Amino acid sequence: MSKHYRELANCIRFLSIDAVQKANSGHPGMPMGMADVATVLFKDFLNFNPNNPSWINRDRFVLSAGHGSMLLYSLLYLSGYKSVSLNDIKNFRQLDSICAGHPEYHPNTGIETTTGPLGQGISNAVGFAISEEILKKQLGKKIINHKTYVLAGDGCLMEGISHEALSLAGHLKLKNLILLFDNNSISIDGPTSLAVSDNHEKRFKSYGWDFLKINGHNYKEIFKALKKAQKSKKPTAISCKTKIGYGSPNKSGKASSHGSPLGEDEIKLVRKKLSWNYKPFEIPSNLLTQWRKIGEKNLQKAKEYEKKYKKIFSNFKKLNSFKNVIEKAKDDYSKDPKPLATRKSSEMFLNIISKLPNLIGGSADLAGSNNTKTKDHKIVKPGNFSGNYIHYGVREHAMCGIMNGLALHSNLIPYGGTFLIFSDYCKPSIRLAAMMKQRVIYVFTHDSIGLGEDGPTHQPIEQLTSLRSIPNLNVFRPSDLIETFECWELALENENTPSVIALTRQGINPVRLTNSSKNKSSFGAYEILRTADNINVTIIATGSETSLAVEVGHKLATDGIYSKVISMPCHELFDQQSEGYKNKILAETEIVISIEASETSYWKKYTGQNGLNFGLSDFGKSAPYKEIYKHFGLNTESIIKKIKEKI
Ligand SMILES: Cc1ncc(C[n+]2csc(CCOP(=O)(O)OP(=O)(O)O)c2C)c(N)n1
Ligand SMILES: [Mg+2]
Repeated sequence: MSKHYRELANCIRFLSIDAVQKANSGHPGMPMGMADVATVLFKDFLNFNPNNPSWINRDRFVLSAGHGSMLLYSLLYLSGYKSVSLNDIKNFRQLDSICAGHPEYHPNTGIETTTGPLGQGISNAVGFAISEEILKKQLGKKIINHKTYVLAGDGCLMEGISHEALSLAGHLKLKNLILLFDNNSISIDGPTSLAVSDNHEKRFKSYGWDFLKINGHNYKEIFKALKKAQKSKKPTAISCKTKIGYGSPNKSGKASSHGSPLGEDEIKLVRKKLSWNYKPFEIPSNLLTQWRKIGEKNLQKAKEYEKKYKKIFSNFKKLNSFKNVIEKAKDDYSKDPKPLATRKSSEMFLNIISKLPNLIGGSADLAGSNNTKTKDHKIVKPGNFSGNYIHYGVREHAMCGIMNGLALHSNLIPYGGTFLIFSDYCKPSIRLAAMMKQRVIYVFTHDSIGLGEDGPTHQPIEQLTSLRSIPNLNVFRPSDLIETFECWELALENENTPSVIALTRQGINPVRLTNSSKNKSSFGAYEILRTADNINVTIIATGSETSLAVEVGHKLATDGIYSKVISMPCHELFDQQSEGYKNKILAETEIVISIEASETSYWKKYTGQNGLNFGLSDFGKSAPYKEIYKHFGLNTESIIKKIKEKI
């Protein structure tokens, strides 16, 4: 048995060694070390179908230790995925090769998620496992019933996000989640003993996981452990003691095999040691045939499945079916508009759509503050996944990584809440959602100094600027109920773009006093007030500052200074409008002014050097919010005074 497996595993080893050598960059150590475990997994356990990588009931394989990307590419090529050819492997790390430095998610390729930032893959895998449980409950276990495997190294487990994600996975009893720990005790700087002395077994067990220890080069042990994990009632970690760079006479077991080519001379020695008498990139046909057979093992099962269950999602209600209720709520509000916090408006929207079956809500222990949980929500509980709301606990980073997994798995739409200030704890996962073009919705409340007394530690200043600088992320900051509803609709409709919805804690005055069936927020910015046909000032504002801008506009008019006020709930959507539209908004007056209770640098592109930017360039203050606004000159009198000085 062993020889056979060893030869299959050596195919992975040599493709990885050769690709890294040819690219003159990359990480050979991990694929060499984990080739044996991966071979048993793919051969004997993983249910997958290279002919249809999107088979919904496939087992998911997540390479959290993304630097070992050649392991994944080798597996995909060997088992027959069309997405990765031998030529792609020869072009490892070259422009436009699917075999990028770190795995980059592409739909329908076998690359299930983008990894590389260590620990992220673990949280994605937890998201996959939660999706599996939720959909199994919704659709039945004949349709969904699969495992999620995640391969994580020492580095992934050192990262804080691993603690958050593993802890929640244990709590929820995600029994179909299996973590393969590449326990080689080496990372970049050398032995892990330089920096860590965790007792992994105690750590996992305290989370509520099963923990198995094996020699990661012993096929029987690997097989037995994977077999055992299939039946566990808890998530299972399999600690695979491996040698990084296995097979390299001079570099195995050493950090030197982690992240650089082994070198021609050493590669010759590895070939000799592992009796691999083939040229670079050559896979002998008998071994390729065997690998391809592994790729075909689920063919029949997957085919039958496709036939029977093709339309499994067709009866999921679409957002359209909620449109009338959404319009009615906006109409009702516009008949009698009252000051309201936008977080409250968001809750009202969620009240309407909480029954959308693929919408999965949650918050990082701030449900009552983020207004993310409605009366109709049912909680996802340990071992019971009939709910549609996840209490993520105080785990912002994992929440966002898990939401990426929920979005990637199939058709769930995750949204999760925290305070805007703590978007910094979410940032690495938000960035990946944007890169992977996933519809993940972040409900970030308490979006400015307007939160008041909690003070500068809780008052976001630079967060909007930083979020706006992420490509393919829509940052919405609605000004009242109607805009909040519109922004939510846009967030749900944008299938390939994640959205931040920044919402106020404090009540704010409405600015849209009549409802329109046209979604004005979809333009990113639009005129909300004009005090004369001929104007000399353009004032742009977002969120809680739009009603302030309207007040400024009216007061200026009484002094003979005429203006228009632009509500700009989304910079990114505005930037996508035609030049004509953008000029209509921005180029009418010489003086363009922005008002937003936030750091102002992102506004300069609209206001130019000649404009005025009302905002903050320092941390906030702890006080009742109206006093803070006054303190920072964000009130009608101060703003008017400065505008007059300018004109
Ligand atoms: C968040 C993050 N920090 C740092 C890195 C850089 N980095 C890549 S691999 C690595 C060491 C990983 O060690 P381990 O997981 O043990 O991998 P092995 O050396 O065993 O392959 C580091 C620090 C990264 N990719 N992501
Ligand atoms: Mg390691």
